[in-house]
Amino acid sequence: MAVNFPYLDISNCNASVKVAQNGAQIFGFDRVGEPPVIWVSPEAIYKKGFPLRGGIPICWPWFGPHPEDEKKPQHGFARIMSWELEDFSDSDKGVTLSSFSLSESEDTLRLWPYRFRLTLSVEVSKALTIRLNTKNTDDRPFEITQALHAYFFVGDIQDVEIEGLDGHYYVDKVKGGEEARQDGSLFITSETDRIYRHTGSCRLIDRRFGRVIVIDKKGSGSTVVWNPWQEKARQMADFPDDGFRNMVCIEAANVLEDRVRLEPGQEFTLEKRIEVDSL
Ligand code: TA6
Repeated sequence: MAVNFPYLDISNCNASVKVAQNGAQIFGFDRVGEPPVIWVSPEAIYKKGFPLRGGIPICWPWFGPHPEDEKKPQHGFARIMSWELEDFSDSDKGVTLSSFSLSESEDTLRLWPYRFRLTLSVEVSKALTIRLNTKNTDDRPFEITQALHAYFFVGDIQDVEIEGLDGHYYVDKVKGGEEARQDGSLFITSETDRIYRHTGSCRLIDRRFGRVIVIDKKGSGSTVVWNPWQEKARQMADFPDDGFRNMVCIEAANVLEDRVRLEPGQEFTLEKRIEVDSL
């Protein structure tokens, strides 16, 4: 890891989690004696002001390219700004709470002309629960799209099944935004980049690791599933050529027509809970 890349290392009897000051990005969730839950690229760039490949980047206040200006950073600016540590508390029952915040600055106002307060709460027990709260501190309403863009570590992508999306409609970005309906479980066998209209949970069944990762969420009407597969992986400088075999992103999001509009003073929380069970 690079020097000058501050992060908080949270550890209790249940698990350990790393949160970078850059982007309040979680880049490790490990449970004692088990393979990592979260994938982090071995070629990730640990540098302030740059997105870190893997972990749980926070995409905010827009998801994907900026709708009007593609020169603005992809997935917004929250993941490349420096956040403040607000609170930290530890219980003897193996639960650790911490929170981080980001508010407007000259840099953010240049990219997005609103005042805001963004808070990420991180709860580490046997499970990892993260809550991203947006408060509109401006005197005008604003709209956001967002995602908790979690990269999960899997034993072998060809042996993975994702349950919970059956019957849900999705926008297929690999097929130019074509709409389709999920039939049964999702198996990843090629490049996948989909936005599901979906509010429920997902179960990531990993037979190699003999475990299931249960992903619950609140405040989210969209679930994004992404795996770049071989060709796209080769095109990314911070992604190993064969890295696609060991990861899949399942993201709690608010995108497309599921945007969040906040009046002055209003707030909204997007929550994601990650739990691991054996098969
Ligand atoms: O969440 C899926 C996605 O929007 C994909 O389209 C893909 O480009 C990915 O995010 C990664 O984006 P990044 O800007 O981190 O390279």
